[in-house]
Amino acid sequence: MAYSKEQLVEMYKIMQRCRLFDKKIATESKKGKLVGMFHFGTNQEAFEAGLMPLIGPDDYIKPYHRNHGCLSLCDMKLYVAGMLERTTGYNMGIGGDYHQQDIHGLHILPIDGLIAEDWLHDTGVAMALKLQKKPGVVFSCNGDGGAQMGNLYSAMNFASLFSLPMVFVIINNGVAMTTPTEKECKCSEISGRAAGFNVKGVSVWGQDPIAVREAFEAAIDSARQGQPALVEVMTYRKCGHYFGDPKEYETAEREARMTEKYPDPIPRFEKVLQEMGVCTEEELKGYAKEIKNEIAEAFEWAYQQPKITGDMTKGADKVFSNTEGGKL
Ligand SMILES: Cc1ncc(C[n+]2csc(CCOP(=O)(O)OP(=O)(O)O)c2C)c(N)n1
Ligand SMILES: [Mg+2]
Repeated sequence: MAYSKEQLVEMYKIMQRCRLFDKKIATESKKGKLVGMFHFGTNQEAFEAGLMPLIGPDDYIKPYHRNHGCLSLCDMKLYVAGMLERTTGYNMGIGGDYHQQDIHGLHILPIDGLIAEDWLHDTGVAMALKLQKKPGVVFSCNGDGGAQMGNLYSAMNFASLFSLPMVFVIINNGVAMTTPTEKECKCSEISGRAAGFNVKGVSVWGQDPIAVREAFEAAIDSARQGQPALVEVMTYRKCGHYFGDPKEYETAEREARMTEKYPDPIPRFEKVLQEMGVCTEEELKGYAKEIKNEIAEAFEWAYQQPKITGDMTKGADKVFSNTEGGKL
């Protein structure tokens, strides 16, 4: 499908927003202004650029821990405030970075601290939509490591059996924490397993936002017709598992091979946009600058916001709460 300039620029901006947001976290952490464990998505940004623009107001998404792309659905200031544990941010600041969620407003479902538990929770949301005859598709995202867990297979079976509006998403970035994918399983592409559940599975090269988007468009069409789908985005985690991880477990040979197979999606897309005559180099620089400023402003604002105190985190109603601080 041919995309408009507006759509192509939106995809580019999403990639830059993810990359620059992670860079800002790195800078602030080095200054000692941020504490906590942050998982970056360096080199995986075409995934967010391909998927996020397709998520409509009726849909639900459960991001994963390496997923600042969900930012494109959020108010940047509230997101940063939530991340910095400020009471005016999402989840009243209780969620931190990992557990940003907004179930009722933005339909961003909670990420379970235990990897792969949420394949099942998210399938339950799809079941609820079906029972309530509500429109919308549920996107459940996890990594290749999360895809080795049995919950995915229970979830796919259930979604298929009940014809749920469900898209399973695997971000296969070649590693799970310190374990290369080839030591996790014998399949180079995990999507083939979907066929065993009559789920429509596909693997897509994850460095091209257009290819990723097309794969998700087909998956969404299928899910809306009651045929659950699975999209495996093939990419490479260029960064460490967490910010500060020296990645000593990666060999130079593998790093070089994977980088060649999965090159940086941002300069690649910049070249594509220029060759297509969609944007000039100047325009692209302008978008990046605009985003950098937006991020800097959001951090400045968030630093001024009141910090949560210990007593604010107590109480069962605080475990899952929406932006208004209400109960589920
Ligand atoms: C059940 C469980 N086991 C282990 C962990 C620790 N852990 C957090 S992220 C992660 C790696 C997950 O790898 P993958 O799903 O491939 O995602 P990636 O980090 O590569 O994006 C692990 C093992 C956890 N959170 N939950
Ligand atoms: Mg992984």
